[in-house]
Amino acid sequence: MIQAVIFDLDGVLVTTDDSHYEAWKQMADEEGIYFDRDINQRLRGVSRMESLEIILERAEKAYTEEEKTALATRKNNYYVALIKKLTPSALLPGALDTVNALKKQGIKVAIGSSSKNAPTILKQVGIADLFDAVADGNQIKRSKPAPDVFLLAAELMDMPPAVCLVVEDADAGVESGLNAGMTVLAVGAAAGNQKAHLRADTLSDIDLAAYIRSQK
Ligand code: B16
Ligand code: MG
Repeated sequence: MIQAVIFDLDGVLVTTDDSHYEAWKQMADEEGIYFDRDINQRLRGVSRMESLEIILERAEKAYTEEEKTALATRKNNYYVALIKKLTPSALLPGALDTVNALKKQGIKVAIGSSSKNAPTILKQVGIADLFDAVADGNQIKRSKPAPDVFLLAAELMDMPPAVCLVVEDADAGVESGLNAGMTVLAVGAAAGNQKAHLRADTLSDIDLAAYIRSQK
């Protein structure tokens, strides 16, 4: 029986994936590193430094650890400038309705995001106070597909993993939810992931609250 839902943030509740692309693209162009939207797909749900390693696969020179930190910081500065402009219009279809419907029927709700910018994003789009718990990239060492961020979210809600359902848009995140022993709903870019228990194009294409009621 599902008693709690843990939402990934980028690509599930908000449309920040494009801002990630633009910020990485600006940094990569400045460095003369080839980067496109296909490579960007591989960065979904993956931490900042791991994302950089994927981008550097196409670099023509080797970077020192210090230089890598500087590149990641530069990208993050571009990204933060973009997300500071976010408004509630960045919420994805069905996101707010789903969270509110779940809360109304007594289901706990949490965030489980790899992003260290999650608190800023939640504030910008006006949903920071909606959640019972927020677990993000600031609090974990191992990012998705490790189960850590979702296990932390469950712990913060005082819920065993078996009663939690994860909503994810990244294959790495689907893997993470499964590794945590949770039920997984794959949406957006991961909607075709056959390992997930449930699939939907967007949160407005599935009545998650009704699904959970039907499982009782
Ligand atoms: P930051 P999620 C993830 O967020 C993004 O999908 C991924 O593209 C990004 O690299 C990662 O956060 C780290 O973000 O640089 O802001 O710490 O999908 O897990 O909510
Ligand atoms: Mg995501």
